[in-house]
Amino acid sequence: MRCLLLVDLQNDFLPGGALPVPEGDAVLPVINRIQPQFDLIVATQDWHPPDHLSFAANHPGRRVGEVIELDGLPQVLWPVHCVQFTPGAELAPGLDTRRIVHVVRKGTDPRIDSYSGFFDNGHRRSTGLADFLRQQQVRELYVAGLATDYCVRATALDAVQLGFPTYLITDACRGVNLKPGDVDRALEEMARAGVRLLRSSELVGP
Ligand code: VGL
Ligand code: ZN
Repeated sequence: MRCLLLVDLQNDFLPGGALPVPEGDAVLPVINRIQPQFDLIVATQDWHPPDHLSFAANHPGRRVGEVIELDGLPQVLWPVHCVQFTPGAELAPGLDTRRIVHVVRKGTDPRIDSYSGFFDNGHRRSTGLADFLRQQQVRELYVAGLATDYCVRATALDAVQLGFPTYLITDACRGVNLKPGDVDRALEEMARAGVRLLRSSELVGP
């Protein structure tokens, strides 16, 4: 099975959302176009309770973008985003969801963030995604979505580490670039770890 894993294509990460990724909406037509090339399509959904400790608002006196220590891990403080059962947490209306067979909800524990679709940021708990993919006999995993320098990066790094031959479709991803160069550094890091980078035109033609 060749699987397309769609990371956090949610309203809050699109322009106009609570944590907008620049040009985040540009990935939607690309992703819709490549979907027919895959046997299996799975998605992740950032799914925070309102008291999630990645939200700057839950740390009086702290600001968005600051880094704190949370349970022994560095944690970037974000605007309130992707709160469970709110419109911002819904998958983007421009995404063709008809072939998504499984959605992994992550970031539900208020005390720890979960950028990766596989594990929380401390690698303490699994989401069950790896077991699901193995059950489905996934042999190749293609990753796309938002944001390149956070959830896409963490998901792709875990995927190679778990032994899935992993591909990143670069034009089907966009990043935050909180610091200039973050996206490029994330791409280099993924490539160094064994993630193969490709463009969507290599899957479907230009
Ligand atoms: C993400 C920051 C906070 C992401 C999620 O989807 O990359 N980034 N929560
Ligand atoms: Zn989040």
